[in-house]
Amino acid sequence: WEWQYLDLMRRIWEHGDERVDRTGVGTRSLFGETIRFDLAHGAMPLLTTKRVYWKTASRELLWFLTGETNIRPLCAQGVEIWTDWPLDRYRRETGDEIDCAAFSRRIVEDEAFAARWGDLGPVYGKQWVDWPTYQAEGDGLFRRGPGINQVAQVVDSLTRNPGSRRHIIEGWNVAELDAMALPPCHKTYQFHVANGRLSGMLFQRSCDLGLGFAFNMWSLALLTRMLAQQCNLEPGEVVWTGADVHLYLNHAPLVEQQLARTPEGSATLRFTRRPASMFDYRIEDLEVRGYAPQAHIAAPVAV
Ligand code: THF
Repeated sequence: WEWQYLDLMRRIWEHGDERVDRTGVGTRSLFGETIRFDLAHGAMPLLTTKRVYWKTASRELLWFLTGETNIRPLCAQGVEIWTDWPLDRYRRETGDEIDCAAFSRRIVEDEAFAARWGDLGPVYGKQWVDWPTYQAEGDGLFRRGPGINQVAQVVDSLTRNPGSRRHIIEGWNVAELDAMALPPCHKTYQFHVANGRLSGMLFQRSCDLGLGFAFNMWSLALLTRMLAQQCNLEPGEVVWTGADVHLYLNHAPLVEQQLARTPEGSATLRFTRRPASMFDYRIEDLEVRGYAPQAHIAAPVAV
């Protein structure tokens, strides 16, 4: 499967449309791409042509499932993949040139500081497990209703009505986009049951192929595996679709190094227990075997 990724990387680098993007870094981009992976026998889509920090990606997914939108629990676990956005805002609004490590430490140690500066707004976690609702009052005013837990609803629908075409988790809450530090990239997940196997599909509106993709693909597969375990289904396929799929121009060294490598080996995932619900998984429940990747390739993240 990894050749699908490397081929896409090469095609974008050679034929992608070049533009100055929102971040100012510049990208080359292709529109509308698909990558498929079969989850049978515990297999997981982990790139082998560079080390992917699957525990970091898993901690991010588990954090989404708690409904949390503050980076504090991530920073407390040494996960800094979301720190750049709050840090950027803090620097702009205060003029304080604090570095990432010091900012992260302050987020962990100072609860009030974290509350003031660490929140990303109503991003994935909020929309996934507590999508806001509104109830009309008699006088024409609206009151907040109970939030919708889309993840719990999908477990329910997969269990009661596996043949449904509505097993969807949506992050793109149009009314709340302005309040988010970043509108969702991996915005729509849909699940499908056939012959007792659960497949998962992701529609990603915007994909940083050099950096984010490896995380997004892992998380899609992990979420699908967790749902399968909870719903007593076998894992099926994962189908990743990207709309604007791009390479940042400052990822040239990564692209060059990674395209010179050849995929080798494959990884599997086993759960060490069956947690009581989708919201009870811990990092210790994940056991990855057979992962012997080539060296990590560092690349800067565009904010
Ligand atoms: N913005 C951009 N420009 N790229 C992204 O991939 C991205 N995301 C999330 C939101 N905005 C994005 C944030 N997720 C890394 C991984 C995932 C991220 C952000 C950054 C990253 O830097 N990964 C490094 C090492 C990580 C580490 O040291 O732990 C890597 O090499 O994988 C995509 O959803």
